Amino acid sequence: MFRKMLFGGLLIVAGATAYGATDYPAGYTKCAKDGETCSFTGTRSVAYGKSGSFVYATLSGPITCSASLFPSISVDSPRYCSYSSSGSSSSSSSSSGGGSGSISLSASGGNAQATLSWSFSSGVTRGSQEVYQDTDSDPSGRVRIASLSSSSSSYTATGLTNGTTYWFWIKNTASGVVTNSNAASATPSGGGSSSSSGGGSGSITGATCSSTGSVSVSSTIRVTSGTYDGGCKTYNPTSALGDGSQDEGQSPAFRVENGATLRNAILGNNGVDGVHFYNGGNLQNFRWTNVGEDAFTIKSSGTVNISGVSGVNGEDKFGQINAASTLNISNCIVDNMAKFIRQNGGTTFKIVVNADRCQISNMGEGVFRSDSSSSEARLTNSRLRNSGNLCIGNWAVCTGSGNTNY
Ligand code: ADA
Ligand code: CA
Ligand code: CA
Repeated sequence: MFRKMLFGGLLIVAGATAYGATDYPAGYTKCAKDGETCSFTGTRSVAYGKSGSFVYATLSGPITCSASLFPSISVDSPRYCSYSSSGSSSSSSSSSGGGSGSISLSASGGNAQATLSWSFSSGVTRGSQEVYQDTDSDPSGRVRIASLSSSSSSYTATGLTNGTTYWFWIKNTASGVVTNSNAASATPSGGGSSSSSGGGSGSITGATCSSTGSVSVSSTIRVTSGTYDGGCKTYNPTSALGDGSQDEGQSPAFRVENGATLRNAILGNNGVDGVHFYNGGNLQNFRWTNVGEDAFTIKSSGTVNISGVSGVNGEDKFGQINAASTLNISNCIVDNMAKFIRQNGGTTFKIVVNADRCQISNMGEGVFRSDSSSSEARLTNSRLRNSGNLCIGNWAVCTGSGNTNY
């Protein structure tokens, strides 16, 4: 009995040391360890770490103490959160101490999307900005959906489910100082689902950018992670990439890899070899002014999601698929070329193409062409005019439903 009591007493002493003064900086008030709620009011510098090693962020309380709110730190878990006295940037000895200031984020729901806008108070230096999304207000488990330049103040999150509430954060990092915004929520809701309606013209917009300026492209722009937002600029390839003719071997203007996203851009009059995808990727709100050798090519396996695109005046095909892959393409307007989607001639791997809400007109040959008896293509809720044959060559599945001629 006596031994047990003594042992218990020692454990308490050890516990007090682990959560002792070295787990929070001088002047900071300890509030939580990982996963716990740290309650404070207003916007403060919050320290995160243990045993004398800390990183800092400027946060609005209350928060859940979580690594996702801070710069990375390489000390063992659990780490501890502590906060400074309200408002001021005062003391905080460490050069990476959070300054004062805050980011005010608001979000509003649209149809399958949410529009975010934010502003910085005077105490925050604009740096790299990241947009995070989650389906609850707890930042742990949130997912980064975009990396933006320091001048950004708005973003549209797309591909959301109507009726589901989403939470968003902006994380600004300048010279190692992180400032997180408040969590802002939005619930997207749909303006009339199309179901059987056959793609009424209102539901097909194609690309929506008006050009905000131009950029010369003399080597392929690689988008290897996160989101590349073209800001609705027109990207003009130089002759270093090709001339937009039917010559093979031209370079693409953009190369999207490993699930990254390219959005809000216009490819200028020299269409070269368009956009190449490696290992899956996303393309949103993109216009081809004058399709070159082709508009896009799936170069290696993965899932490619393309939405809100317009392309005109190609010689041959719009989309070229050179590897076993899935293509989901929706809300597109494609006019005046030979075919909409082409699986590389003579290949027998399986591709799956789901095309929805596309307006396809003036195809010299047709919509889908493949030589593979294992491939599948579906066209739904679309508008067709002078679009040739829906299915050319071999397919395991090639169907259309809910499509109209206009
Ligand atoms: C043509 C050509 C292929 C390939 C393809 C493409 O189909 O025959 O070899 O270059 O174009 O990817 O554009
Ligand atoms: Ca080609
Ligand atoms: Ca090509």
